[in-house]
Amino acid sequence: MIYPELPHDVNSPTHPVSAMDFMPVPLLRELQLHRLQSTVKYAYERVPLFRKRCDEQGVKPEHIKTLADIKLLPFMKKTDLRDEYPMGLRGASMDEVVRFHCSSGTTGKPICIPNTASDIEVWKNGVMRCLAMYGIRAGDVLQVSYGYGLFTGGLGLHYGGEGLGCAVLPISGGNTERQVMLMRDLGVTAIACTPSYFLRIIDEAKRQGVDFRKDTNLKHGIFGAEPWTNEMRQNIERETGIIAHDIYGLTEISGPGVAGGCQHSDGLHIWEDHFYPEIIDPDTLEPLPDGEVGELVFTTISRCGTPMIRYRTRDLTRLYTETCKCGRTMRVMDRISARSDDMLIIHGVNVFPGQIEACLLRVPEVAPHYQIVLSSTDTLDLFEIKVEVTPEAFSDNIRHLEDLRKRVLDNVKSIIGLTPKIILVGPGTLPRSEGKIRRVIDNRRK
Ligand code: DLL
Repeated sequence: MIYPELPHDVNSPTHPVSAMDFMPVPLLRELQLHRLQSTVKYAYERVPLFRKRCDEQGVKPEHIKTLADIKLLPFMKKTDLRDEYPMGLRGASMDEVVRFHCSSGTTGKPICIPNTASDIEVWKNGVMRCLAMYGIRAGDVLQVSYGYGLFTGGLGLHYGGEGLGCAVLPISGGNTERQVMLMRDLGVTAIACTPSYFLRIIDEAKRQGVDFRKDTNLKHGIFGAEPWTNEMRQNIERETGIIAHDIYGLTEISGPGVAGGCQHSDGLHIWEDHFYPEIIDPDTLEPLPDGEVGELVFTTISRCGTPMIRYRTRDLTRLYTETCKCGRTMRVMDRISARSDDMLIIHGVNVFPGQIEACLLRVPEVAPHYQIVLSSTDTLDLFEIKVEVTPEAFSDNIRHLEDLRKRVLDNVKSIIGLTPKIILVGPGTLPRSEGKIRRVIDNRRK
C-alpha cells in the first residue's frame, strides 16, 4: 500500500500507517492472544522441532488460553536455527516462500530465515511505523546505507521508505566518498545506517569540507543493528545537527522495525501486535515483571515463513511500566545497550563495552572511536583501551595529552572500578566500519 498524501501529523491514531500504534490496550491484548493461539497451532502442525519440544513438556496448542500461558511453551535459541540449518524451522511450504535472509554470526553455520510475502508485508509495516513515528514522510529523500544482500538492514529500510512514499536511494554500505556526494546532490533528508558507519561518513564529509548543517538537507539518522549509547547519540547530534533515531530488529524475528525510538521517551516502542515481547531471567528462565532488566524474548504472532516462539534474543533490556507521552499503547523497552554474550569478565569484574563507551564520550576531547583490547600472560589479564583524540584537541604537547589521558582513566575507573591502560591515538587512526563495528579484540587464552 502506498500513502502518497500523508496528513501533517503522522503521530495520530487516525493516520493509516500509525493507527495500530494507538490501539486500546484491551483490544491489543485480545488481538495478541488470538494471534498467539493461531501461531502456536500453526507451528505445532508444521515445525517438527517445536512439536517435539511441546510434546516433551506435555503442552498442546489448546493449553494456551491466556497470554500468560505463553510461559508453558518451550524456548527457541540461535543454536536451534544453526542445528536445523538451512530450513528445519520453516513453517510455510516452499511455494509460499518469496525470500531468504541470512545472518552470518561469528562462528559456524549461518542462520537462514525463509520469508513469505505476508512476512515481508509485516516487516515493511514495522519499518513504516518507525519512519512515520520519526516524522519521515513522502517528500523525504532516504539514503539507505545499510548493507543489502543477505543482511536485512538495506531491504528492510528500502521497503519501509518506499511504502511511506519517500524517494529511496539504495546505495548500500561502502564507497563513502560517493555517499557524501550523493547526499548533498540529491538533497537527502534521512540516512539509514549503523551508527558506526555514520561516524565514518562524518569523517569523510569533513575531509571533503562538507558541513552537514550548511551544505546538506540531512535531518534524520536512522541508526541501529549494533549497540550504541546515549552519549554516542548526543555526540552525533552535536556534530551534525540531525536527530539520531534508534531502530531495532533482528533477522530471526524479521529485520529492522521490530521496535523504534520515540521522541517522547528514551526507549523504543515494540510493535507488539506482531512481535510479542517477554523479559526473562537468563539464569532461571522465569518471566520477569515489566520494569526489571533481563533477556528479551520474542514470539512472532503474525509470521508464517519461520514462526519463532519464545525466541531468546540475548539482548538485555526492560519493559517500561508507565504509558508513553506520545499516546502510543505499544510497550516501550529500554534502548539495548548490551547483549548478554558481549559481557566481558576482566579481573573478575563484569563489564559491558557500552559502559566504557559512555565513560569515554563524557570527555569532550575524546572522539567517538575506541577499541578495547584484551590479552593475557600466564598469570594476568591485560586490559587496554585505545582512544582517539578529536582533531581539535590533538597536539604534540605531551603535558596536555598526559592530562587528558589521566582524565579519561579517572572517568573509566570511577564507573567500572578497573584501571585499564589508556592509549591515546591521533585522529583517523583506529579502524572504521561500513557495517557493524567490532570494538572488542579479545586475545585472551580461553
Ligand atoms: O541488525 C537488523 C537491523 C538492521 C536492525 C538495521 C536495525 C537496523 P541482525 O544482524 O540479525 O539484524 O542482528 C540483530 O543486532 O539482536 C541486537 O543485538 C543488535 N541490534 C539491532 N538493532 C539494535 C539497536 C539486524 N537499535 C542484533 N540497538 C540484535 C542495539 C541492536 N542493538
